[in-house]
Amino acid sequence: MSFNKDFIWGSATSSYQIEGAPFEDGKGLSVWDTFCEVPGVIKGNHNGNIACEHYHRYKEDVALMKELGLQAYRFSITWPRVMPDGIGKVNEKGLDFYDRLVDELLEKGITPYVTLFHWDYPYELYKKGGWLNNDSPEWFAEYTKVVVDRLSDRVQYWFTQNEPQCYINLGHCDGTHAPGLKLGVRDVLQCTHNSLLAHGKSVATIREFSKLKSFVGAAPVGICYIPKTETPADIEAARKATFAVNDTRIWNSAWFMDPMFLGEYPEDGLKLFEKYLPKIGANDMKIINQDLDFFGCNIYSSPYVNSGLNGEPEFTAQKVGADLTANKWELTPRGLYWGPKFFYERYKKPIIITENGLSNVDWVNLDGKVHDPQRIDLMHRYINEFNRAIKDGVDGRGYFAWSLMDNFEWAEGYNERFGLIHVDFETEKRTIKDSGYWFKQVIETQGKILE
Ligand code: GCO
Repeated sequence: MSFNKDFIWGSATSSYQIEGAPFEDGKGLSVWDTFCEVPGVIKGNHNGNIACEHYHRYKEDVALMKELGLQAYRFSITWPRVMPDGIGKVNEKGLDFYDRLVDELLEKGITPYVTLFHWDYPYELYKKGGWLNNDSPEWFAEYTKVVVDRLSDRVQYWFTQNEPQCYINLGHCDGTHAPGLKLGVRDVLQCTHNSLLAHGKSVATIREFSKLKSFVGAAPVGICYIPKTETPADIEAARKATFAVNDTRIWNSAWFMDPMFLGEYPEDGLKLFEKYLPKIGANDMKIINQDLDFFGCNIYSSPYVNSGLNGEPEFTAQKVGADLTANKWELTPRGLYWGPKFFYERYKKPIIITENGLSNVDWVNLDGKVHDPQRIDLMHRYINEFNRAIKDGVDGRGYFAWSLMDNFEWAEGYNERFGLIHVDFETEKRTIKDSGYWFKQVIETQGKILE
């Protein structure tokens, strides 16, 4: 196993999915607080009002991270907890929570990796147009400065946004995530452009005001395609499929990643969206394309392609009886080889796996333990593939398991358990699953037990 001593092992969560306390200590509403009130949009009409009560139980949770031997913890900050209206007034009590959390992590020897935005957008700013408002990049930069001023004397690792493809498309195009909009292509592209500008301004703000040397990345969702066979033709077809922009729902990775990492929108997308493009200011692409230290890959299940007519990607139908996780995502470990490889070769930035894991049918057994061999097997297979990519020259820097603990899985509510730690949502009792103890051994041996 070639994970060197600097390779970082951690686990990840996001604020809305675990914190609870949506109305406490001066916090403002987020679009997820209001979206969950709409009957029928979330399975079981669940919401994040309680979640894992992490806002009150963070000390217990950091102690569990320590027990798991985590070297790092990736978490997000609730923007409206820090700035109830999104801009202007700062809620010191909200900031104090993250202050305490960072201190608790550092005291336990766990490095904080902070995601500034993981979908819980301030409702007050949504009422002003949200990402559609061309002031939204400035709003995000103002929020970034408030957080950096308070935490950057201890926090050095930052992600600006988590999966812009998700919150733009699911929240503004499909309408299945907050704020539940179904905008036309022109408006979705405007939201995307403003979100990318916000990313760039946020990076610049971190670089300018951080009290310590900062390491900044983005965590776009890396939908990568896997070659059905590892022949040159299938590999080229998979690379092509991974970076093609051919979907007016703009799910395609390159439409978000190329501006961030290359400073330009991809040609095929500019053609596809020709009639709908937002006004792109002379300086916009330069603002978006700030220098970044790493590329965060959230990778779970990846589709297969093979080389079809004239080498064009042909989507390979899922095999009958494919190995599926509890939420029916296919087990595709080679995605953690090809995704990092394709993204590293295109963007030439060190790769951190910022999310990987599975939803599994977990419960506390009669022996009081949670036996989850499927999670151990899946993580083992995926980590092996990431290791293979590193051996083949990818500069792999870290792996964050999604998730630290079972939590609110967006439109699925609490029906999907992704955690290394089981949460009883009636009693909030935490139980470390077998996979958590296994992951501890992986960390302690820097992956050696996987050989
Ligand atoms: C995402 C989000 C996480 C999800 C996880 C499981 O990638 O969609 O970052 O918040 O909970 O990926 O779906």
